[in-house]
Amino acid sequence: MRVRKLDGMERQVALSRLPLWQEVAGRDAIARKFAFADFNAAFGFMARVALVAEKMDHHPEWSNTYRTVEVTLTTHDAGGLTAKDIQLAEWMDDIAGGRNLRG
Ligand code: H2B
Repeated sequence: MRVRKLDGMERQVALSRLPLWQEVAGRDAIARKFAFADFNAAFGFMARVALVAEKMDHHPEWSNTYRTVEVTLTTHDAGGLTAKDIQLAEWMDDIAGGRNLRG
């Protein structure tokens, strides 16, 4: 099933629930940087997220440097932000835990 891009109001409501995510300049995407105690915790986070992403068939653009993970979410098939990106962002926030506040 093809997902459609969020309209203006849906997008506004969704982003208000994701205060730690930022809109990416110049593209219809959101981004967040996560910072962990060490590489082991960062990679553990990525492993857990990978299982969710695969199950959702929705995959992040991301990179890892030592104990940080930088993530960009967008739906390539739709050419922009969709409910799937919001859902994956919420999963990532949950998996990272409440102590990971700013990255
Ligand atoms: N991930 C993301 N972020 N956007 C997509 O459009 C997308 C994806 N499409 N993962 C999926 C895979 C699609 O290519 C497969 C064929 O379902």
